[in-house]
Amino acid sequence: MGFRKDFLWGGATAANQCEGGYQEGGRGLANVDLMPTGEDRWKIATGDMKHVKPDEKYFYPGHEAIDMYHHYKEDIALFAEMGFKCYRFSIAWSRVFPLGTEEKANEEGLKFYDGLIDECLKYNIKPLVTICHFDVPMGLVEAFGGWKSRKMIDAFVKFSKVLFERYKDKVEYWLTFNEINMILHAPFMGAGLVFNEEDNREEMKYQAAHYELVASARVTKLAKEINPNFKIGCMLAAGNTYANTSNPQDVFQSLEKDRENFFFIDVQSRGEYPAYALKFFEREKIHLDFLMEDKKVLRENTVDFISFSYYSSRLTSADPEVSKSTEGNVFATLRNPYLKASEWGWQIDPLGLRITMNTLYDRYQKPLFIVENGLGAVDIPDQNGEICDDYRIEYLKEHMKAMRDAVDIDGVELWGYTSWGCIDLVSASTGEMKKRYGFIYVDRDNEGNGTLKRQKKKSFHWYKEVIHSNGENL
Ligand code: BGP
Repeated sequence: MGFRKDFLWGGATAANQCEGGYQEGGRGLANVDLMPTGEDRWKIATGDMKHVKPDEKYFYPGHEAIDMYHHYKEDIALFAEMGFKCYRFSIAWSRVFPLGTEEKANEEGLKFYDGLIDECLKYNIKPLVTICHFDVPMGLVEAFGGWKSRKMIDAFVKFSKVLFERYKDKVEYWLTFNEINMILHAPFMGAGLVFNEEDNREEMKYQAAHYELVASARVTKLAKEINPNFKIGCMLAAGNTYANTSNPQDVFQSLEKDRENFFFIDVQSRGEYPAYALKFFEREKIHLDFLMEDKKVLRENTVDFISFSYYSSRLTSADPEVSKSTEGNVFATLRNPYLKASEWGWQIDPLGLRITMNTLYDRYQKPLFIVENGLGAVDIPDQNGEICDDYRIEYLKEHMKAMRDAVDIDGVELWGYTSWGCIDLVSASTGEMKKRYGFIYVDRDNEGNGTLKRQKKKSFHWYKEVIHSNGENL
């Protein structure tokens, strides 16, 4: 009973949120470098406002982040001390292809990842690589308009090929796109899309999604040709949507809301567009550039496992009056009276994780991997300079219990769990340092002040024991 013996406990980060060194080693600019903190961030992330090249008007904490670019050895040693079996990180596309359009990869960028991967292997930590975590080199945004263009598929295949060939004996687990459904909610952040007034936004978003889906299938094929033992996963920003009441109208709406997200995994896991999506395109007059060969590549190259992030569940109502109180900038939701929320309004629902796991496992019957989960909070050192983050321990403990129930009681097959932001890093939705997730505190603030010193929080010692007992001692 309990978690499998080889359960992959660990943590997760993304290049643009922790590395810093955004202009070092020949790295090119990416969409994710152009979203400042403050009010403009989300307008730029959604493609409603034109991004600008970095200048004095804005301060971007992400440009220096926690400088993992220079601290990775120290950071991985701390992960090893916690007993990590696995570390999920992403490879910055514009470190490897600074503009995205070059023929030859940037050796200096790759050297950084050689070092990072070797450091993991030194401690027997398995790397779980996200090939694309929201970033698109600006050279590709300028040349093609980001994922609006079919040309992006070849650019992504070229990038992935370099990684697969170079790390074929070192990395076994790969994710193609982080939170692929984010393209619908934050199209510039997720896919480099910028809209003009006359654009048919829905059509453009689904077209970009289609190109990403085809790209994902093409690299899945390539991966298996390079090393048949590679395990390739998709990655969904998950979280079930509840109906506000037992009114069938509300229940039906919750089904439809969930389908907006499941659509992506339906294609990546089952190999074809679901009927409800085709009907939706027909109704909304969405016409996609969809070739016969796309159909074939999607059908023949489905993923090996389903990975997802889970932070909270969502709540929806079909009643327009009730819906007026919907909130949230990433996933719209009503307040659920049965749940508490984080400081950022993300509702805390451990049982929702078990529900989500069951839904995904029933739907796809493939192994699951939880690759993001955690509590974003403001951590304040106490009078002794310690960070006693009992609130984080509480959040994680309850979610892990729910995850254990899904495994033990419901029989869900789960390969691993990588907690989000295992070391403090820059938040994706706010662009700030203030919202922290880590077991390791980093002395850095929103204005870029601080020594960058790493410090173990109370949760560090707690997680070490969780891993040591393989989830028995929660
Ligand atoms: C997911 C992203 C991550 C991460 C996380 C937490 O959507 O994949 O990049 O940041 O959410 O979100 P935030 O940083 O906004 O708190």
